[in-house]
Amino acid sequence: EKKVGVIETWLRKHRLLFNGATRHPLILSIRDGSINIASFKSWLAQDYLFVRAFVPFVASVLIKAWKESDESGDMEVILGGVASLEDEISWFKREASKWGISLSEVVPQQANKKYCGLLESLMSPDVEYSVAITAFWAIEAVYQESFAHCIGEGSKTPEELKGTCERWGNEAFAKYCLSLQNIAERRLQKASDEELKKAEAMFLNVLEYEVDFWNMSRGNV
Ligand code: HMH
Repeated sequence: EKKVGVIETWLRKHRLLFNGATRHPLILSIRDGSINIASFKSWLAQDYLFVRAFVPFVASVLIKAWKESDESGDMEVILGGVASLEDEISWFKREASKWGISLSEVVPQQANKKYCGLLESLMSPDVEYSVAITAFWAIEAVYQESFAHCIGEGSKTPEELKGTCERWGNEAFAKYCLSLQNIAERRLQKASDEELKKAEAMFLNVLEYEVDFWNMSRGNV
């Protein structure tokens, strides 16, 4: 018989909060085609800044994985994540130019600054690997679940937004998120009760910040 994992338990316990982050009105409006394009453009511009701050965070998780060096292959998965962020940044630049957004003029909004501040605090060597990898998984999983919903059965996502949804909603990205979940789960299995508490609180933190991030673009409706 298989023991229910730590992350699975959290997902059950915090289902409503998780759904709040992955079925946000902005995502639902992409899926049903009612999205205001100004909201989409505002999200795109803000997310470009977020992803730039996400790179050093992921690099810091890579350093933590290396320090743990237990031959479990964590480093390879995280290194792949770093590498694909280069492509992602290029994609943001192409996409922004398609929509007539000048990325050099984008000013980070409050919720974005707050979220980037959380990433920066997680880069500290004092933050345990289990906590940092939990945050990393949760951040990616929210986007995967959100955008996969926009290309699923019965979606009316506008043609010009499908590329964006595919970027995080595709099968390879789903697998990548599962790899991150497996790494996090293995670490959580070995963690102390205190670490587990911190990691669960961080999971909830990420969900809250993701909702605030989506909410930024709703101000544009
Ligand atoms: C706000 N959360 C936010 N932006 C992203 N690009 C991701 C998660 C996924 O990388």
